[in-house]
Amino acid sequence: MELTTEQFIHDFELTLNEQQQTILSTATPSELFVALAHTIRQYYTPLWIERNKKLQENKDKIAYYFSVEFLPGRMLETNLLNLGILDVVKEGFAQLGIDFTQVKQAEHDMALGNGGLGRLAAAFMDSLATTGYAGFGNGLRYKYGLFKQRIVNGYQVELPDAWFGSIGNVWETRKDHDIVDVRFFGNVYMTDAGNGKLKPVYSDAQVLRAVPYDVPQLGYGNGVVNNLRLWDVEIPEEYELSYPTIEDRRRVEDITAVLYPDDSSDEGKKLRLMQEYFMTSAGLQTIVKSYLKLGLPLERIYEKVSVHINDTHPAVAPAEFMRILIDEYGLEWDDAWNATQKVMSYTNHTILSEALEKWHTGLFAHVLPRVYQIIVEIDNRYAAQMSAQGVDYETIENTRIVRNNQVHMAHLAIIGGHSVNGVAQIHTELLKEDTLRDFYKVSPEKFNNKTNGIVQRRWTQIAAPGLSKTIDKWIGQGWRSDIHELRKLNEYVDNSQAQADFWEVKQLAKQRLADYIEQTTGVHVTTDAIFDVQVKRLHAYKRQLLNVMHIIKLYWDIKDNPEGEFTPRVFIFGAKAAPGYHFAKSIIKIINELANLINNDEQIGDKLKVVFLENYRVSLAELIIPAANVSEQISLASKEASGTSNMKFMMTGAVTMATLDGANIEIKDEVGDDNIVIFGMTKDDVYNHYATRDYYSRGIYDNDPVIHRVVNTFVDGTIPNCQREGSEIFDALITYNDEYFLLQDFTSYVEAQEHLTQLYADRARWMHMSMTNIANSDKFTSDDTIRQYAQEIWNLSLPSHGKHRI
Ligand code: CJB
Repeated sequence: MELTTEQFIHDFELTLNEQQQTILSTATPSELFVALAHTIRQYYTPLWIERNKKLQENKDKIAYYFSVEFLPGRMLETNLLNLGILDVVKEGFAQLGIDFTQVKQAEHDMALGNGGLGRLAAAFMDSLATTGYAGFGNGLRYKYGLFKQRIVNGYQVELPDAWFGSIGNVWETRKDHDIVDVRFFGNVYMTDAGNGKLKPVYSDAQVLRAVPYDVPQLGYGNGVVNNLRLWDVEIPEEYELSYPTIEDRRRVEDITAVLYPDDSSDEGKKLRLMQEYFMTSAGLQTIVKSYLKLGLPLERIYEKVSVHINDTHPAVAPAEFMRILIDEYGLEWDDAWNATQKVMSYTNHTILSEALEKWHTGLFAHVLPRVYQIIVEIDNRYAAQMSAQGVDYETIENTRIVRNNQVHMAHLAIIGGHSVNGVAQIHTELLKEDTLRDFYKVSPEKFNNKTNGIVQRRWTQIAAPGLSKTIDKWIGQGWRSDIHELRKLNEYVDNSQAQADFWEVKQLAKQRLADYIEQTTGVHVTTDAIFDVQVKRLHAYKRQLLNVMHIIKLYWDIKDNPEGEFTPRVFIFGAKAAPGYHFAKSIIKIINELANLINNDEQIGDKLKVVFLENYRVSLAELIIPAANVSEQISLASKEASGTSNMKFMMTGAVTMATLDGANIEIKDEVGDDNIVIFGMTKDDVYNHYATRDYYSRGIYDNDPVIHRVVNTFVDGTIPNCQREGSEIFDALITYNDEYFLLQDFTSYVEAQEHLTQLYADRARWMHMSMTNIANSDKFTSDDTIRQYAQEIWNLSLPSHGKHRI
């Protein structure tokens, strides 16, 4: 939008005075932030209203992205950038003598997600608006987001993340006109509807009110505003008498109280099921209502509506959609089923079986009796149809929805939809070959790959403004709106002046991070060192422990030869562990104690530092990622579906230390073998070991003196204060045969690290690598990923109104 600095200053001061009833000289950063947010709201609100009006008038098809997680982080800067007024606002604040950074930091991260899956959902919201597609989000308005992590005596402590704080969510708007009711529990039986059909009668059901709060999603430079709808729960007035005590009310409020902090295991909790159904039912009910306003036949709803199931959490959607179409609007089963399958599509985000949700049939039928009946009917018809098609008994049994007293949510999502996708090539191959192979056998046409992406604007223009200016200097500003122009940088990867510029800007980012490290941990680190970073959820398969083993090896190398040549390294970790994930928490403790040991050893000095930054979150990632020289992507091959931080590091000039897993493989394809460092087993090696059962970690431990010494370090008292954690790690590696093959990959990892150190020592070579990574990162823009979803899965066309960047 066109906005002058004068106009902005005028609007801002007026809002501050009138809405915040305060003046510049006394306003706190938080008050200034709220006033700024409200000023921006005035700018985009007309665009938002216009967008909705046009979509309705033109009857454009809309895709709805259903996800229990959305992890946008802070929204202020993104909103300003996307509206095209970031520079104007910064200039206006400079004139007013306000520190923009302080104001931006007053915004609490919107952390309604655990990690990659939630961040991807938020990225897709940005990219849908930016590409112009009508794609809306549907999720839950948790009062508490992902827990706040504190490190106390080296241990993780979880605190509630009261992200609403005193100012609430400044971006949201409550939408009373779309309130709907959602039913749980009770009994249901079928009775004659009088028209030759049956209708369900409910008794003793609990009826709860779903209240939508809409959060605008602004497109970059195109005036498009899409919607992220988050549902909150309330007790309907007419049922208030049923909840006489505060405790009673609280039990209801729990449904939208807290995000489950477990990102890859089946929380066997009734509340979790209620959360999932609550947002799915509320979302689908309003979608059907708004479709009907178009005056089109319900059985053809798929022409105007797509519903995407993000992981299994909203996978009840096909059954709930059937319930709405049949019970509430009287559609025949076959018409409803045809519509449902065409509307629904599903993304799988992991092959870890514990993340493929399953519910005990008893629990499911108790919480959602009518939906359960429908699921059983879907399942029976599916089995009959497969059998009629000659599919063998075993395949049918393996793919059924209800089996062994469990409702398999992934199966419902696959059977009830037309598309199943994985999130990187290798992951999709694994789904076809292994995890979902029986489904691939019966419905190969449903399977497709959509490699993940990232919002390049956040990771360059917002998180790395210095880098962005350097890119501008060399290739102009075109890349800011067309990321593919980044490729022009390939021409300069060996230009010594360009190399010097990119080196310099990385050093500045490292200094920013070094300052933060010193402030928050008291540890002084030098930017002369290689900044080696692993930030992601703490999980055994991601192998933070392999990184730790390498650090221990370096520690002993220096202790053995204190005067030897050594390229200094700072190892930086950021990771939250699920509160119930004991082993992951032990690894956090070990990292912190090892850090204490190393950072306080004068003989080690600046050669080696280890830093664990607490409370890793999107806003901290924005500080850390642009400062990295090395991106650690070292999961056991086959286990990381895609990864997305790998893409962010690449785009900001880190060199990836990687196994051939997830999207690392596609990064390698983009940059070439010389600009990435690969080590370790391949997925086929891993599967061979599974097949032959020939892996024996104790054998490696007994025969390799380096590994022997490193592993012993966990239990010989070298690292103080972690006897228990040390023996747990020893047991996992040796007694329980090292499930994630750390010992097997260790030597190759160490060699790769040594190779990397040599590469770093040759600055021209290193900068060639670093810049080649930036120059070829355009493949991983989520704008392109979402275009593929829109065109290949949802069958969307671009709405005819507005100017779209395509
Ligand atoms: N993922 O964040 C989660 N949570 C889960 O429960 C399952 C998977 C991650 O999703 C990302 C987005 O697709 C992937 O990049 C990542 O590999 C996967 O672990």
